[in-house]
Amino acid sequence: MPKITFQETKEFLEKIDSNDNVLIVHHNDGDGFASGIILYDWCVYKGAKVDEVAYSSNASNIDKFQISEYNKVIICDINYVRFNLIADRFSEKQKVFFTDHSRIGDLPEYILVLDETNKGYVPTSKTIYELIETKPWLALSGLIEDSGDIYPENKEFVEEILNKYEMSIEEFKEKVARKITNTILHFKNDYPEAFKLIQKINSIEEISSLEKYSKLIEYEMNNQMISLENNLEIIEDIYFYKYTTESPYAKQIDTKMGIKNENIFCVFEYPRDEKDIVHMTARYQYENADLISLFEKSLMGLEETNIRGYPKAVSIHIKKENVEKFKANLIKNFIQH
Ligand SMILES: [Mn+2]
Repeated sequence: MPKITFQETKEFLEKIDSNDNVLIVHHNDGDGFASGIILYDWCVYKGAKVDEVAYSSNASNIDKFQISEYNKVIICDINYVRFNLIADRFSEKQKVFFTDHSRIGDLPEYILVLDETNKGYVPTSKTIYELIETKPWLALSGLIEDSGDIYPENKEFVEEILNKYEMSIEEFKEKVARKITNTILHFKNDYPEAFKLIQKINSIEEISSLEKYSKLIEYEMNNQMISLENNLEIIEDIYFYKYTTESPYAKQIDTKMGIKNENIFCVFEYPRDEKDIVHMTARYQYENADLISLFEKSLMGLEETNIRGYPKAVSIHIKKENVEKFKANLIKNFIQH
């Protein structure tokens, strides 16, 4: 897989023209939609024919497309492991471009890869914005969806865009980013509709057209937060929350609860799956929080676990029979730290 530079990516995009039929495959979250829309606008501007599809791990959306009809394919904000699950649908007869902000491992030989991970934690929508420079409000919303605003490498970018709109980060999250995320969540069974609605927005003022979808999601999330509060157990200053049912908004709810419980260590337990694997996440807004080492220490000696995340937000998978032992370790290690 040839790695290409930022400048070569610019040239690749510049060469798109009216002879091209482009398919954009983007992640199904806020960062992916933002990246996909900015690229889509670019292809339209260059006179190309363009289609888009949201993808996470279910290939059924992709399989609705006659992929060989596209001479160019752009894949953005999709983890390379997930992309490899669908890679056989593409071929070296096409020009296939790939970029993502998590570590990029092996991909098929013919794919052109832009890997900017050496710049730090840079969500894809920021990279795409720097290539194309349109819809800054959308790029910032995408970056916020992936919590890019808490990393110093994005500080300048965040401030520049906030200054443009004369908004604080809180105000921007409330009035812009959240509405975009909620609209995507609302149309989780009809992503093309979400894409169309967000794509046609051309200014920050027009975001209010998403309010009606956003409100419905806010309402549902609030109800789920109330039911979480009813399943709260506090042990040694740690808040343990338990989801009783699967929630499509769990990621957003965890973040909201983390913000609401400022400086409280919050741990969330999700319903177990059919293999009795339990998914747990945690949020801790405390400025010196180091959840990765706290969790690593607490998982020591427990088999078949994996941990992903950042200092203030982690996610783990653990076998059901290890949950109680893990929680005891966590409490002990948290008190000591
Ligand atoms: Mn992303």
